[in-house]
Order: sequence, then C-alpha cells, then structure tokens
Amino acid sequence: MKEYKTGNIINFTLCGHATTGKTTLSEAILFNAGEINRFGNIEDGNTVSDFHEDEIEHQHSITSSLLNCEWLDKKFNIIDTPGYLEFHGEAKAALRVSDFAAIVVSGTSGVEVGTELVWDYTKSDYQIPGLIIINQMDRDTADFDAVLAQAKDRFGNKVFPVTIPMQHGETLHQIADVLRKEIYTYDTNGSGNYQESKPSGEWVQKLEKLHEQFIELIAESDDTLLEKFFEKGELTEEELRGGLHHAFLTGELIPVFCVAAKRNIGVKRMMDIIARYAPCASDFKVVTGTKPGTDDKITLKPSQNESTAAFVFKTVSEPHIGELSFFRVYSGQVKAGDDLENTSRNSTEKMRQIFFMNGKTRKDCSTLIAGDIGAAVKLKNTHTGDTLSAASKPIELAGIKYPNPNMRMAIIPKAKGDEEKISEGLSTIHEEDPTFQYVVDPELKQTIISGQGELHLKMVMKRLKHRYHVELDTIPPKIPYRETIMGRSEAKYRHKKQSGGAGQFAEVWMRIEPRQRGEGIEFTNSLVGQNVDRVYVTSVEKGVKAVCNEGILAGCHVVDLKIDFYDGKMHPVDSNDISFQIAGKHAFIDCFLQSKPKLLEPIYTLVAKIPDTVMGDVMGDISQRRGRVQGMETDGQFQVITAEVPLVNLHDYSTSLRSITQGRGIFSIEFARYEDLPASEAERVIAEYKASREQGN
Ligand SMILES: Nc1nc2c(ncn2[C@@H]2O[C@H](COP(=O)(O)OP(=O)(O)O)[C@@H](O)[C@H]2O)c(=O)[nH]1
Ligand SMILES: [Mg+2]
Repeated sequence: MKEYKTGNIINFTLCGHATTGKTTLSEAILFNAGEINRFGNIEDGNTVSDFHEDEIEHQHSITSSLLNCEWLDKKFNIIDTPGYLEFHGEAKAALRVSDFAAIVVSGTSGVEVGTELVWDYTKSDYQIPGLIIINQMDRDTADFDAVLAQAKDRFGNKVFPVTIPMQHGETLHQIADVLRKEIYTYDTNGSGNYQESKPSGEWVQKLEKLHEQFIELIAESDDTLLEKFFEKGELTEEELRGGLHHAFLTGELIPVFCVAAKRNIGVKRMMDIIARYAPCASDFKVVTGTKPGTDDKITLKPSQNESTAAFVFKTVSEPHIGELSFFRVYSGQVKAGDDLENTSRNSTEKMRQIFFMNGKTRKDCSTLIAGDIGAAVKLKNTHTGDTLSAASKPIELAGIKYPNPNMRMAIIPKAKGDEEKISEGLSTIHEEDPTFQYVVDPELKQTIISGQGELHLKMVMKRLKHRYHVELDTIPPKIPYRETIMGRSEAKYRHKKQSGGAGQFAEVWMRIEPRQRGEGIEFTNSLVGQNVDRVYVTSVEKGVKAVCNEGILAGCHVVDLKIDFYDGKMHPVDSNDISFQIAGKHAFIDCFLQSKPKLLEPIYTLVAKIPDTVMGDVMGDISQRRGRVQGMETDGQFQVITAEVPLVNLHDYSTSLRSITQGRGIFSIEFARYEDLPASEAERVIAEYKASREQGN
C-alpha cells in the first residue's frame, strides 16, 4: 500500500440519526474510490461496513466500522457509526479520533434527536469541525431547502450549502456547485460519474448570488481575507481555497452537501471537496496530553518524527482473530514489533501485527504514521480508551466521553456455578465497550448491569452466551425503598436471660421522632444519673444502627428519624455489650412500629426530548407511570418534557420511549428525592418481602 504523509490523511466519522444512509454513503465512497467494485446495499446485507451477522439481520449498523480509501492522493479513514441511540457510544468513540464529523441528515426527516446529539458531541466534547450531508435527496418527499433551514436554525448561520440539488425526488440527477458555479450532471446508472457544464436560465443568477454569499462568509472567517475582500471586492481562487480550508477547520463554515447515496449522485464531488479542503491530520498543530499519573500537560507535534503516541478507541473480539484494538497514531509512528508503554495501565505492550482495515478486511501494514488509523491484534493488556506511547516520553491522552447509561437490569444466572465465568465475561465486555457497566449492589444484593437500552443489553447477553457460554435471565432491579416514621413514641425493653452460667440483662428506654426528608438518622442519649453505665451507649447505638440497616417492614434501610436513649437499667454482673445491643434493637423496633411507620420510594426527574407529534402519547405514558409532568418547553421542532416519576416505573422507559417515538426521542433520569410510597403499593412491597423471607431468601 502507498505511503501517505500526515498532511495527506483525512480522518472523519459518518454520524447522525439512524437510517439516514451513512452506511450506504460509506459504500458509495469506497465504490467511487475503486476500493470495491460492487456497490453493496443494506437490503442485501452486503455492504463493507455492516458486515456483522447482527447488522445484517437487523439491517442497520450496531458497531462502528473503520474503512479507508484514496481520493485525489489523500487517504480517507472513514468511521461509519451506528445512528441508533443505543449505540451512540460508538459514535462518541469514533469522533474522539476524527479530524471532523460528517453528519448525515435525511432529506425527508431533517434534523432529528440523533443529529443534535452528534452535533453536541462534536462541539461540546471534542471541539472538532463538522460538515452536514443531506442525503436521500432522490426520495419524493425530500426537501433540501427545508432541511437546510432547519440546520441553520439549529447549528447557526455558519451552515452554508456547497452543493444543491437541481431536481427533487426520483428525477434528481443534477447538482449545482456553489464553489465553482457549475452544474454536475450525474449518470443515473449508479456509476457516480458526472459531466460538468455551465449553468443556464435561473441557475446563473442563483449560483452567482450564492457564490457571493459564500465568499463573504469565507472572508469573514479571517481578518486578512476580509481586508483583501474589501479592497478588491473579490477573492482570487487561491485565496478562496485557502480561506475555505481555514473556515472549515475553525468551524467558521459548516459546509452542506446534497447527495443521493443509494444512486451515487453528488458523492464524487463531495469527495473532491473533502480531499481538497477538509481538515486533515496535520491541521491540528499540537497533540495535548498529560504526564501519566499527573495533570501536567505535555504536547507533541502531529509528525512522524516526533515521539510516539497512539490512542485506542475501540476493541472488538472477532472469531478466529482474537482481540482487535483500533487505534489512531497521533504522533511518531507505530511499527509492527514495537514495544510501547500503555500509559493508562502502566504496563508495556508489544505491537505484533498491525493492519489497515476496511470493514472486516485486514491489510497487513508494517508502519502506521502520525495521523493514520489502523488496528492491532492480540494486545495483552490494552483496552478501549488507553494510550500507547514511547517509553522514552510517556504521555497519556484524554479519554472518550461516553453517554450515561439509561437502562438497568438485574441478572440471574440460569445455571449454578457460572459465577466466575460471568464475572470474567462482564468485565471483559465492559473493557471493550465502556458504555456497558455492571455492579454488585450490596444493598439490593443483585448484580446490576446497565447500558444504553434494551437492544444494547441484549447484544451483551448474546456475547456472553457465545463467548463465555453462560446464559442469564434479566429481571427489573429491586427498588431501594426506605422505611421511616410519621409519629413519635417511646418504648422500654428489658432483655433478660438466665441459662445456667452468666446471665444477660439490659433494659433500654428510648424515644423516637421523625426528622425531615434527607436528614438521616440521629442517635443521642440523654441519660442522667447512674442507672446505665455510659459504656453501653455505643452498644445501644450499634443495636439500633443494625436494625436501621436491615429494615423492619420490608428489609429496607430505615432513614430520617431521631432516637434518644434516655434511661434504662443494668445489672452489676449480668449486663454486657451484647445484652445492651439486643435491648437497644428491640426497644427501637417497638418504638418504630408504634410511630406510624411507612415506606418511601425513590423519585427520579425525567427529562425527555421528543418530536412534537408524539407529545400526547409521551405525556399519557408518563402519567400511567404515576409520573407528574413539571414542565414543557419547545426546542426547535422538539418538545422537552420534565417530569417526576417513581423509579419502580422507569426500568423499561428506554424501550417504551423508543417505541412511542420510533427511536426519535431521548431522555435522561436523575435521582430527585424519596417520597411516600402509596399505601396499596406499600402493602404489595411488604407482602413480597414477607413471602421471600418465608422462602428463606
Ligand atoms: N432512496 C434512498 N434511499 C437511501 C439512500 N441512502 C440510503 N438509503 C436507504 O435508507 C436506509 C438506511 O440506510 P443506511 O445506509 O443503513 O443508513 P444508516 O443507518 O444511516 O447507516 C436503507 O434502506 C438504504 O437503502 C438514498 O440516497 N436514497
Ligand atoms: Mg449504518
């Protein structure tokens, strides 16, 4: 394979909402570049990017794919990412190593929540430039102007069309180019080829006007250009080219392209403009990281002569190959056989074989230079998010910012004795895919897995089954209810035992009263006189705290009350620590049961962003979940609903919102507070607890 310089490598991520045609577009790009000679499609399950069995079955991308091709002497490393919200972690990881984001929008559905999310990652998380591709322009309902207006509204007035469609729907075959003021007439046989011509009729004026506005926008992005522009009233072609590159790189221009990927219309011209003007690997002048284990900044140059630093953004386990680690080299070079330092884990790593990737196709390569992206096999102890660097100048690069999990499940092994395999499997999958998490919850006594949604967790279960041969059932996680009181009371408890040898004696007088929500437990003593030796105060407190931990009504933590140990009795010989613990415990239980005890449930604040059209259904669903809507706000073509919903009714929210909105809604939840559990629910919880106690669980 040809060798490229850092300045000739362009890395970008195809990202956006689901089914906008990212994978189809990646196929068109590879086809146009001659990397493949058959143009695969989604329906036949034969694209380079969607090669996984699950992707073919579901007819959409689930993991990101690394692709590469050459265009106009530039090497494109393209990462095609899944648009489904559950797999957005893949897009976040891909953007982490990209020079810019190529955000694909459908000409029919326009800006969607997935579009806004990737825009946010690009701007807030990584500060890289972006371009917008309006695809599916051959669909009858496609409306370029409407989608462009939406994009401007959402992403600002730096959004500007570089190519525009001259027909809409089926008949689309011509694209007007604002940069060159030319018309491109595409072959309709999918070859992607076109003929150039001069505009005529209304298009002369139209292109002239757009071209002028475009130059103004470019000139505005750079003071020296602006001066020249004012002096001469125009820019030379060379100035314009330089300005275009600079404006794109700095986000002063967000170029928009129109394409019909499936028909291979508009794609080649877009590739030309990317090759000529898009940000490339050498444009980001410094690589910033930290000295491992410290916050001290270190910078390197994005040059192959610099000390080596590479970042692993993805790990997969492929059958017959083993672990494949995808990485971008930021500086220096990585050669097969190199020993590098994994500065994230403080270990060394040998790079055995390294590859260029095109979907599942690997091409051996001996060296990857600064700016390039490839994969290595069988790294010993390197995982997603790790930095590999030269031992002589260790550096750690910033990690990937992942989305928060929004679905939790408790797991139960189907067979006994699988515990070890399960924990090994869970930890390996988490290291490969950090958006999947698990914890053994000591309070709930359950292993809780969490991820981006039902499909995501199903995929994890599938991997556990195939790779570790363990099968798991999933159930909704238990709810961490709380127990507390509404009234005050007092009780006296005498613990007395005489069985042969030394006896046990303790008497505890106690009062309890409620505290405000969130104030916790307060234990005090107001003993006077010498009825009880003060050493027993801690014994009583220990007894009380143990009960608070175990619960009285339903096995939940007791919260928000004040206990005062105010008097008691002791015996000179038979009283001891354990007797006072026992008496304290029972005195407390007696008090508690007399003080109008009740259960509390966790309430979460739910914020959902959804399209206008499904507002009624989303609200109806929230109220069915005992949720209370707190507010609604319009945000472009979306509505943002804030509601408070009991946690017990949220475990399947991700699935439900997805089905109500057809994948066009997003949400987040955050703990708000504990509130009274309605009486009928409390009865159920207490009955379930009693039943499980009887079964000995
Ligand atoms: N009419 C039309 N359909 C397209 C175009 N691009 C993609 N599609 C179809 O849109 C659907 C989603 O495409 P896909 O590439 O999987 O989208 P992705 O989820 O963004 O990767 C598939 O049925 C494609 O055949 C296009 O330009 N025109
Ligand atoms: Mg796809």
